[in-house]
Amino acid sequence: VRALTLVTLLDYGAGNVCSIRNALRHLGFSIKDVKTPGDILNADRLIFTGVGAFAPAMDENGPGFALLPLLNTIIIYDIIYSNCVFMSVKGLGVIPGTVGRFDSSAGIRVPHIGLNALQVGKDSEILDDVGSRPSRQMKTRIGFRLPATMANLLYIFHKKRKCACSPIPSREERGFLDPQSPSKQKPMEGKASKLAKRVIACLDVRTKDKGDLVVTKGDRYDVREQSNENEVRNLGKPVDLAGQYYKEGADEISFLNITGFRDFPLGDLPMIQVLRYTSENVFVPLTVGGGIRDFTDATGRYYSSLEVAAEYFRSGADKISIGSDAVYAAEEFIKSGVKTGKSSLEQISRVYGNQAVVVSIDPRRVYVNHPDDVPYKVMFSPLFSLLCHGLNEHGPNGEEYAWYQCTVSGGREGRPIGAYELAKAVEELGAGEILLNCIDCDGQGKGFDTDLVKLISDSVGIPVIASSGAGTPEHFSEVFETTNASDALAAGIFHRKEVPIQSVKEHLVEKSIEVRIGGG
Ligand code: 1PR
Repeated sequence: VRALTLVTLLDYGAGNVCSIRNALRHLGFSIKDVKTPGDILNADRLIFTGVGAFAPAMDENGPGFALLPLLNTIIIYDIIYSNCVFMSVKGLGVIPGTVGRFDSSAGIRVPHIGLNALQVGKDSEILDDVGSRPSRQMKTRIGFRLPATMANLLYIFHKKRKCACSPIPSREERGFLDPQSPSKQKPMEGKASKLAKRVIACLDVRTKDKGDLVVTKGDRYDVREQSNENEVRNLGKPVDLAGQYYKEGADEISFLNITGFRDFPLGDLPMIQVLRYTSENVFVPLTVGGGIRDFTDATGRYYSSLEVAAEYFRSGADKISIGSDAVYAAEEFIKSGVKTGKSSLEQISRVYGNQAVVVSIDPRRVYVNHPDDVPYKVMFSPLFSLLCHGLNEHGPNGEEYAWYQCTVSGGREGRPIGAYELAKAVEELGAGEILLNCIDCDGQGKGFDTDLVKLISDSVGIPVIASSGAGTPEHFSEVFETTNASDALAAGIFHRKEVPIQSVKEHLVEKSIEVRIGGG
């Protein structure tokens, strides 16, 4: 018989409440939503989510403002489950001290959302409930240093069994939720670790010609079969495949609505449904992209990009990914030198935190005769690695130089900006991560474009996801060993069942590259 089956949940309008709700249901708990302060006072266990950007959430017009007095009630009665809501700006002002961001000199790329083995000191009891080492992996948001007072407070709360320390509950936090939980193993001490490299499964989703939503896969972004019917390639159902990849050990699932640039996502409700159903059973970070921009529909109703993003977050996304609109924003920023604060990228990262905003880049290699031919970062072709994965060392007319041109609308239109320039600009505008595709390598199975990945991952401090071209487990170790990529993403090899995610992870472990082991 469970000692505790009811958990009280405070939804103050920010943070990923959908994830919490789904995880609690998955663990078999009932949820009582806070409606009055009394609900808080009477709670045995109260949960409220962390939020990456505290200031906008608590702004007078923000979602949490009206609930501020409730949050103070929580502090007074010290029934607390959260470790993010205090971070940044003034916060609730209850705990003295400042919270600082790790800088890149700390040797890690932040923000980082992912499952990592946690380090605990010999005498630390903070993770006592968490159990054995393989399960001591939590979905954590790393990027902030806690002030000592805050860390102490968490510890004191924990000693009183009032606090657990992960922003997103998973089965590891059962100890907090259910004190009778049998999981009372003392955690083992691990060796010092860096942030784990992550393996991401990507699902390019679009409507088939006959109307249903399918996972498709391009060959250099061409998703149509080379048959008479020229149909969109159909590699499976998005919710099923996402669930399967979660079980097989994917560290993150990315959904890209590849026709989002022309179909407005809030009109394309199946994508929202996909996200909702997926997030019920998948507990690694979910990213969704495609069509995130301001939009006016056929009836003249205007939707801001923030509304689109909000709908995705409400439906279970941990991060949103912006493609075309980030290119326009970066072009504008480079031209004017001014951050207007109005682009989708700036607005969403300001409100939800930059850990929630990925910029997806779709570059294509363009050859030139001379480095001065274009005002972009140009690379000398013969220096492209010998493992250049089937790309010609020289251009079709013997050109010895090349640059990586950014595209919009799923590769259909080349823009006057290079991947290098774009990456630096979007980092300044608030991107928390870069999803670096490569049109030339997409679907070729000959390996990532390590020259491109190195160029970009060396030029920014935020995490870079290497994407496009994976064909074997060796391609993953190669990109991690030769570049500063934090993550590697693949699609085709997983969809066609050519290489299981587990084989990729096993290979990385053999190569002493730290990854999370185990699946959902
Ligand atoms: O511009 O904000 O609407 O976003 C559109 C999003 O859709 C962008 O992230 C863009 O990358 C993506 N997209 C648009 N068209 C395509 C296409 O394939 N025709 N897919 C597309 C991008 C690339 C990766 C792919 C990797 C790995 N697909 O997602 O999964 O290349 O593939 P592989 O391992 O099989 O080589 P917006």
